[in-house]
Amino acid sequence: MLRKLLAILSAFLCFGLANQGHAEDGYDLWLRYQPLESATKARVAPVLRYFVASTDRPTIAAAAAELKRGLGGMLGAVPGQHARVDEAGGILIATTDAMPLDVAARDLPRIGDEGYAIRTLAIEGKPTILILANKDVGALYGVFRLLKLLQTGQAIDRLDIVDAPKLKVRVLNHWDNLDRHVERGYAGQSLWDWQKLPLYKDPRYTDYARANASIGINGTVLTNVNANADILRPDYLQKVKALAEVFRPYGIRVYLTARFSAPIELGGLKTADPLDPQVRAWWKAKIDEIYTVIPDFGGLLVKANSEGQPGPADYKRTHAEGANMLADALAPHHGILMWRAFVYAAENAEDRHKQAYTEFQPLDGKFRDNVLVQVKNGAIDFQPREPFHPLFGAMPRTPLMMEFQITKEYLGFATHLAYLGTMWEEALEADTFRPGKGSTVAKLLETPVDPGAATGMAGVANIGTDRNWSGSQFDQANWYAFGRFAWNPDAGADAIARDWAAMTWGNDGATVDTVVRMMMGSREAVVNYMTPLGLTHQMATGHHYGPGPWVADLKRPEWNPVYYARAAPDGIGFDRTKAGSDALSQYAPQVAKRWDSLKTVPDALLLWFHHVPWDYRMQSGRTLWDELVIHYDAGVDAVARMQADWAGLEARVDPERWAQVRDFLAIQHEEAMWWRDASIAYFQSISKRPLPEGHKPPAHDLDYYKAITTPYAPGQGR
Ligand code: GCW
Repeated sequence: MLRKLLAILSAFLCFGLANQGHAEDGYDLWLRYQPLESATKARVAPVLRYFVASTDRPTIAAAAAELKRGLGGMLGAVPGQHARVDEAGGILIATTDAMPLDVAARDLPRIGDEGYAIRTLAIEGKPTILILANKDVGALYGVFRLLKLLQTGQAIDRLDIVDAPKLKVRVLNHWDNLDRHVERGYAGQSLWDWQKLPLYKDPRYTDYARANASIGINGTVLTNVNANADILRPDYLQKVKALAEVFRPYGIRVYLTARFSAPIELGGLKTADPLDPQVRAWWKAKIDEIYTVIPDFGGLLVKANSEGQPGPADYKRTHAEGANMLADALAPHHGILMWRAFVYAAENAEDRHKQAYTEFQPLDGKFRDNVLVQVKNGAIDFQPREPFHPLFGAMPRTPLMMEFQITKEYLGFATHLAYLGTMWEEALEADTFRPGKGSTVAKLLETPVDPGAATGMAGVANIGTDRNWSGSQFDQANWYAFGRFAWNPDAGADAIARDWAAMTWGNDGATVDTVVRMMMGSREAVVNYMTPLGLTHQMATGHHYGPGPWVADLKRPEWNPVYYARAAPDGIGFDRTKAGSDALSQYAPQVAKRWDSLKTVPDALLLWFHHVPWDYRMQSGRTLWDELVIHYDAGVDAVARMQADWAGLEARVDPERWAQVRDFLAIQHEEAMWWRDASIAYFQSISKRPLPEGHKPPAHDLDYYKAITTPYAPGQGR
């Protein structure tokens, strides 16, 4: 049976040359496919010389092309493609529809639509690697997995891997404007060259899709959540269609952001009230139109009634009424609606931490089945450290998806080395205690609220036109890690860093260990030199570049850093206990209790939840003031250690990328000092305490830091 099926497949053979040596600039991301060392090559090459693909459908063709590219690079010769695996053994890429059931039966139910199995077996006595999937995209993911095994130097002689994504919707959110400005983008312009689309499809779109598919990302929201209705115009939809065509073979669907007032702006209606029949009809027609152009369109993402965006509240309607109108129009096409919970209202005096919960929690169960409420990991805004968002676990009848920010708006833009894997892991591992112990955020995300309900994770992309895609070599790791966590929220920050380091920098133990060490400590370093001990949102106004803890003159209280730190002669920190804003009451009692007590709240969240005197005795026995200063310095010292670590890798890493990282670390060190000095100068002007012994005073006085302006810092909102 197997023989017969394989025999009908058409054959062709081709040989080529390995990747030519070239200076590396980061364009290849983690898909560098460098030559394997000769002993490994000798061991694996015989099995990898040939492969068979069970169909030539576009996704399988993409998988075959990637296999040729990857093995070509690693082995120095492009593998031949055979019609029959039994001719020579090799790799067999197959979907279950092309396989006899007895081969497939074991794995079928476990791998679903997007998973795969990879097994070594002997066919006609010849060693074979079988990559098996129910659907073509699973086979593509399987090929990337096999390539990763080789890139990371793992044995391939006894493979028995079964893997499938734990979340269904794994999407990037591009905050890209139609003029190619990227809000909070630090990697050049938007990749989407709307002016040249649809006729010119930049080959880079394909590389973008390859990179995403390699980590299992299956959707991309092309446009900014601060939305422009023009993307819904017919001419723009043709451009979107062109992108969708490039991405389709890679299993990636396109999504768009919907501006809630589009019926007025594009449709000429007088209102965008979601209960108005004309408005509903306009959206229905628009969404039908989108699906005639792009039949596998993923759906829409909406930011409503937040930071000036229009929304249902403009008509005294709820978020659920707004979302459901769009969801109803999407449902016949199996489209989904992602509705963001990032809201805080101008006229609301409630602690900003509490506002999203206050507004959304009562709407639990009121959203249509095809709505996902998209919740940021923390309640404020992608800060270097936040406790998990209290909405997780609090809306058991509503699918919630996670929103992480991959681009480093608040963690030093592109020049600070900060691996976000550890930050996301912290959020995912947090126990919400809802409904009971062990209800981690990861588990809640992975468990559909009803059988068949959607699950998902979104990442605000850090991708642009820079040659290295992400603005820095190390920021590629955050794109990579996002994909891996979206596939499996339990993947582990350390394991992900290891894979990325081996693929990106070189697979020798010393390089990997050093790179991983740098990465794993990097986010805590940023927390320490920017916002230690639970401080938050101390960044300068608008662009958020550099420190601005003294800023107090912005029109809305929660835009001012002083709102968050509340530094005063009596102490520092935001009281969120009952005596204060009582935000703690939004968490499960077990969580609230731990964070409420000064005895049990971790130091890392102390000033997030408590206002404490400068001389408050910390668990270390030191005063809060001393501990604060020590943390700022620890952050700066950690950057110096990264510099030393990196210096040690000079001989092991290609010169162009090595030098860029070295120089970026120098920028980071300078800016870490800036953060440390400016923050200490400001807080000392209030605490009036001397610096602990051995800690040097800021290089300049407070006025010097206050006078620094950076009006052209990149990525600002417009
Ligand atoms: O973090 C803030 C950013 C805004 C952004 C907003 C949001 C797209 O400063 O630029 O707007 O969050 O998430 O909507």
